[in-house]
Amino acid sequence: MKINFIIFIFALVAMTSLVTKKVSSTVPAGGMMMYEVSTRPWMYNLSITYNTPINTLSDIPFEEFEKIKSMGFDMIWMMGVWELGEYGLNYDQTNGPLLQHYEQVLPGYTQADIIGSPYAVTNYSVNPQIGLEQDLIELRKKLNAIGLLLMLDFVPNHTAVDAEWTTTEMDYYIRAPQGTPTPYDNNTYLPNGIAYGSAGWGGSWYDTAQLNYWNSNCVKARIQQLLTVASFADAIRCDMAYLLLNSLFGSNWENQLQSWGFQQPTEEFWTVAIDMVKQEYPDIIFLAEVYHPYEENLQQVGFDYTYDKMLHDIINGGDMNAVRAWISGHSKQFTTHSAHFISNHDEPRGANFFGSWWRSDAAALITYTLPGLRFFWWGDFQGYSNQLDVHLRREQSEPAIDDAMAFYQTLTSIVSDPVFKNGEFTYLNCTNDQESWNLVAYKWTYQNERRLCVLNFSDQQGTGNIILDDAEPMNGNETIPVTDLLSNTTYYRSSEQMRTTGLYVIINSWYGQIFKY
Ligand SMILES: *[C@@H]1O[C@H](CO)[C@@H](O)[C@H](O)[C@H]1NC(C)=O
Ligand SMILES: *[C@@H]1O[C@H](CO)[C@@H](O)[C@H](O)[C@H]1NC(C)=O
Ligand SMILES: *[C@@H]1O[C@H](CO)[C@@H](O)[C@H](O)[C@H]1NC(C)=O
Ligand SMILES: *[C@@H]1O[C@H](CO)[C@@H](O)[C@H](O)[C@H]1NC(C)=O
Ligand SMILES: *[C@@H]1O[C@H](CO)[C@@H](O)[C@H](O)[C@H]1NC(C)=O
Ligand SMILES: *[C@@H]1O[C@H](CO)[C@@H](O)[C@H](O)[C@H]1NC(C)=O
Ligand SMILES: CC(=O)N[C@H]1CO[C@H](CO)[C@@H](O)[C@@H]1O
Ligand SMILES: CC(=O)N[C@H]1CO[C@H](CO)[C@@H](O)[C@@H]1O
Repeated sequence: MKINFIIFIFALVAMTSLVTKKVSSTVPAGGMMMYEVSTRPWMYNLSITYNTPINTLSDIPFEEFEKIKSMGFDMIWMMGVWELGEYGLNYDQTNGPLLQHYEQVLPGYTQADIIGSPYAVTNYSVNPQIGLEQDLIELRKKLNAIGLLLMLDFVPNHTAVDAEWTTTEMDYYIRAPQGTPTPYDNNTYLPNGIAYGSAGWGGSWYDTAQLNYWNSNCVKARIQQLLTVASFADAIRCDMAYLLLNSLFGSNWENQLQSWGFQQPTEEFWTVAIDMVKQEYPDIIFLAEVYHPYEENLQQVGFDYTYDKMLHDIINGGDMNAVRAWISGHSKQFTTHSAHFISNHDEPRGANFFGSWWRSDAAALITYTLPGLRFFWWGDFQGYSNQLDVHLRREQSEPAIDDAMAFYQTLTSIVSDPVFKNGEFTYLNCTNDQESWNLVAYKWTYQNERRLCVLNFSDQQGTGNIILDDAEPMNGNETIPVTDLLSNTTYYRSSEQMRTTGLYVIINSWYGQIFKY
């Protein structure tokens, strides 16, 4: 009886602390801006730009970070700072299909351009090619001092083949079912029977070894590593995070897990791991790389932000009904915790994916005015179309597009206003006639600031009426200025009409208007 009572109190305390933690999430009510750079290629690029060797994180001219901050960014993701091994590098330098791919994306590449995938991590210690632990600690201090948060990687589903554990802790890995005759099938297993990393589709990743998340000792060790990453970072981006969900993990590795007698854990890895990390680092932000339909699952296990790849695909599909449905059909909670991007290191460049830089910019108008994490990628501002391959230190160079750079300068200045970060988002109907089929509209409000976004992702002009019930007379005058911040044009309109029949808008193809009123 007494014991039961104690357990009851204990459970109550545990539940209360869980609830408190969810509420105290540091994610802003509106949105947040994050800029991703691929660290080693960026440092290589800067050495050329500055014509001076940039060998460590401390050598990066600090004005580069100040520029990013001045565009309104809240966070920088320094992708790929952790230690890598010889095995992965050798693989990336010798694998036939990879070499063919390099020749396509970077004709005339040299051996020195192949720097190896940053996702075959051997240990969560700073890659000696970019400095020492102290360089990373100092960098974070300096970033925080100018108001930039630092995001770093955690690669959950595998380690490098030459990580220490593959020899010392073989049971941390998925292994061939007991009794499997040797030699093992080399498409699935290393010579010692440890499985290569795999998502369960698309074949194995031959530079990685697959961890076993149904082994509680492995889970404990991984949480320790996650705590190590947390000690260096304000935010953690978790690679392919959804593959660890018990249901997916169990079906991908069913035979192996059964053969070695592993049972499905009672809790999800992420619930336990994120909870433990947040106890020690309450303000840390977790971002999950995840694909449909697992976004909501990962928000439920504690991720602050989840990739919104669906928005990316739906916009590109060009069906504005689908775009409106995706934006208006989700809870505010879901959208506010989604990470919206035009491109990133895994994706083709925006100009390539969307077909042209202006289509990409029209997509950016929708993508980056929604609530949640506004996730930008190095090189997109320039309107580039050549992708930076994740194994290489440079991409094929091409001229920057001035109009694209001016566009991003304007867009980032618009969405870095507090109204887009702390404000309230409201989806709006755009009505009228057949010609508003191509428009999507919503507004942001914060204190006395209001913004109306009306965006057109199509090759035809769109017109429509949008009712704005909060349009007010200014100094007793019913006629008020309505300024489109994208074109910096001011119109004078009747606030009464805006409240009743609506504001009439004409939006050019592949463009939009963001009104301050
Ligand atoms: C790297 O620098 C060169 C010029 O120094 C530039 O042309 C190139 O586009 C840069 N790459 C990126 C991704 O910014
Ligand atoms: C791995 O990283 C940890 C923490 O950074 C460090 O203490 C440890 O020595 C490293 N282990 C190896 C094998 O390099
Ligand atoms: C597996 O073995 C075959 C035959 O020896 C070889 O051709 C192939 O490259 C090996 N595959 C891997 C992934 O090592
Ligand atoms: C928008 O229109 C739909 C369908 O006509 C309606 O159900 C919905 O309530 C409207 N939403 C707003 C915000 O007016
Ligand atoms: C109201 O504002 C408009 C636009 O600024 C101006 O043209 C008009 O004269 C004003 N009306 C009065 C009564 O002040
Ligand atoms: C917008 O236009 C006004 C004058 O019409 C000008 O004073 C202001 O500097 C312009 N702002 C920008 C960002 O171009
Ligand atoms: C193959 C594998 O290891 N599964 C995933 C783990 O992470 C990589 C990227 O680092 C994903 O691309 C894989 O699909
Ligand atoms: C300002 C802007 O991006 N305008 C674009 C609108 O769409 C046309 C194509 O229909 C582009 O040529 C413009 O650059």
